Amino acid sequence: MKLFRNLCSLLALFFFFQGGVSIGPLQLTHPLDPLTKQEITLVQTTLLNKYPTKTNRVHFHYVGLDDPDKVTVLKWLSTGAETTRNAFVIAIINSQIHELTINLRSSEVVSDKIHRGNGFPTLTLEEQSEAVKLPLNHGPFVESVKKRGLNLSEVVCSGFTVGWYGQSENKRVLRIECFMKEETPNIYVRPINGIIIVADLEQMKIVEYHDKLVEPVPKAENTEYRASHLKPPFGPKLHSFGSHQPQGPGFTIKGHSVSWANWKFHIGYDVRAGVIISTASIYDPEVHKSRSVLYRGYISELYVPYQDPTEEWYYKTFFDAGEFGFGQSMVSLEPLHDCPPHAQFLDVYLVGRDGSPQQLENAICVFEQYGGISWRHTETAIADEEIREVRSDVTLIVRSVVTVGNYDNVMDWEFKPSGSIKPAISLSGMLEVKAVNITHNDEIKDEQHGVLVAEHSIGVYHDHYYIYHLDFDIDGVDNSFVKTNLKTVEVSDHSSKRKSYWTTSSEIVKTESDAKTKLGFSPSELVVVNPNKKTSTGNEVGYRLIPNAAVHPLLTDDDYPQTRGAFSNYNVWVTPYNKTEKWAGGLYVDQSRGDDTLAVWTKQNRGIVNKDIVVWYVVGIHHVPCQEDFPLMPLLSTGFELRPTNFFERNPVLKTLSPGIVKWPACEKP
Ligand SMILES: *[C@@H]1O[C@H](CO)[C@@H](O)[C@H](O)[C@H]1NC(C)=O
Ligand SMILES: *[C@@H]1O[C@H](CO)[C@@H](O)[C@H](O)[C@H]1NC(C)=O
Ligand SMILES: *[C@@H]1O[C@H](CO)[C@@H](O)[C@H](O)[C@H]1NC(C)=O
Ligand SMILES: [Cu+2]
Repeated sequence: MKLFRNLCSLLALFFFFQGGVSIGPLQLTHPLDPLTKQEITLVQTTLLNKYPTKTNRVHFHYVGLDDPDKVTVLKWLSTGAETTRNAFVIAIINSQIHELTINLRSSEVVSDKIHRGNGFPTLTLEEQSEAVKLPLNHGPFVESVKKRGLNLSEVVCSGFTVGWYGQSENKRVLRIECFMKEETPNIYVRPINGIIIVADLEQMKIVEYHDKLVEPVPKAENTEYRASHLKPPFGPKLHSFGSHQPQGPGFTIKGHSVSWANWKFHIGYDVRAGVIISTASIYDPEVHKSRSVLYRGYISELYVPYQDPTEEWYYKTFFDAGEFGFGQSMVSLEPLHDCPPHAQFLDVYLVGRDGSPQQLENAICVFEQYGGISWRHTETAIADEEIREVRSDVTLIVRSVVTVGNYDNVMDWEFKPSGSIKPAISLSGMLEVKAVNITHNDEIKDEQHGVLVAEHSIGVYHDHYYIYHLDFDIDGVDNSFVKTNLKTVEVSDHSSKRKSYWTTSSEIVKTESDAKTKLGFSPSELVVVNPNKKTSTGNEVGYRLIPNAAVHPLLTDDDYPQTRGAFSNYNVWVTPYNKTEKWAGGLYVDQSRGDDTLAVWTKQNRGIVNKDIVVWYVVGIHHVPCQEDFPLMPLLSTGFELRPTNFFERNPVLKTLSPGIVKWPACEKP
């Protein structure tokens, strides 16, 4: 009996350590590895040698890997031949925007150019936290707070990028809004309304201040979400689950390279993109080798336009990757809750404004989970025989969480032994709430641009458009994009008793213009094929994009935010691979004017047949808030699937056996 008790506690201990464990120093390098702590320091030293801080004001706004050329990465994969190892840096030096390339092997500045076009780089975390403290020492603001009878010590402020609305002025500024933290940590639902504050980020001072209408600050009541501060009764009650892998995890992570089941891929990180999946390939038992699928996949931009055109709100049209840094906004995962007990974690390095590396622990987790049914059949037609075959599935998830202000984005990449990759996005966090002096819908007279989700609280209408950069290399680099339209054929010659049927017509999409696709209007299949590789029956090997419900923007094309976020005009785009075309909203998105977007690049209308091509897919959500989103919304999920289509000769998991049954040590009740 004692033995069993020990076993149980051992097991608990094992979970505890597994939950908190981080992968140690890199054991193996990959040319797409994110910059290491040492490399970031080297970038900092190299740049500050050229521009000593004694005489220069130097702020680092982006530091990341300058992707080595694809040919050299692919050569590395097959032969181990060395690639270049450069860093790309965007720094504001004495108020000028510099783009620098630094050779990490020789510690040399290879190039140093000044950006003179529109738009500004990603904001640093430090300048945001400095700016949001400005109002607290700004006389007129202190007055405004007093006038409202609020306690200044309970005020916190948050920074919001200002967008661009046709003005010719070109200054790095930030709008600031303030909230009450009194009696609740849920600040976003307690805005202090009616105040407009604009801070100049270069001078770090308030340059514009207005106090207009005074609406009451919504109440703190019912806005708390911390379990430790909520009062009983709690519920509904959920029962515990076990999670135990007696054979240990089915995957291995060496450095940033993962191998699991039939998959091999690389997990990268970038302060702007967040997690990057690279060089994903799947083992094909028919040919006894791994075949390439996805060279790189990541979130290129996230566009969130709010739909309240009033003076206080119109500017809220955010680009979370380019303005705030999707990777820079990643947060530590909570072992055992964000990820199951058997997950393994990776840390990442952010880069401070001064260029120093900043470790973010447990930023990415990797774990296996029960994947439901892989395939099944019950054969009922054969008399006297009971045939029932079911295979259960296990899938592998790579997870990170990006928290930009009020919203939490849970970003998953799910891999399946069947060859499918399922990127998924789940939203949680708080609505952005507008304070109004209204407690019931009956009192609403004017358009409120949202839903009254609680007393005095309008959850404002908005959208979320995530655009994925999906650089497919289906069984080789040169691919084509094929649209297969399903169409009705009418039978009018009485050759059939039927009056109609449907069939398909496939079109190899020739150019970027033809590839622009608005989904949801007519049935079609979108497949990336390798026209140079065919199956034994002559089908081109491919992967198809199975989209989620299609979302189309409702803003007019000439509206300023829509010009900047024009990549949301189509659900699918295809471009020829071009190393510089990474950011669908442009390299400089803060106050951009829409002159460097996917919509502009594709005007070149380049050919995309039998070439290295990139698919861009937009996952959109129109968000009409509801009361359940308040005070904090339960996960809202969406996603899509990349699924092999004539890639394998037959069902690739036909011979994959279900995982064995886990026998738990018989635990004694405590
Ligand atoms: C204002 O808030 C501070 C900090 O929470 C608190 O110590 C102080 O008592 C408050 N003052 C008033 C007048 O409520
Ligand atoms: C809010 O509305 C109520 C009733 O309409 C009014 O009495 C009150 O003065 C208003 N409060 C503010 C702060 O405007
Ligand atoms: C790569 O893209 C940029 C931006 O669209 C363009 O200026 C450049 O000509 C492209 N390069 C090639 C080789 O197509
Ligand atoms: Cu939303």
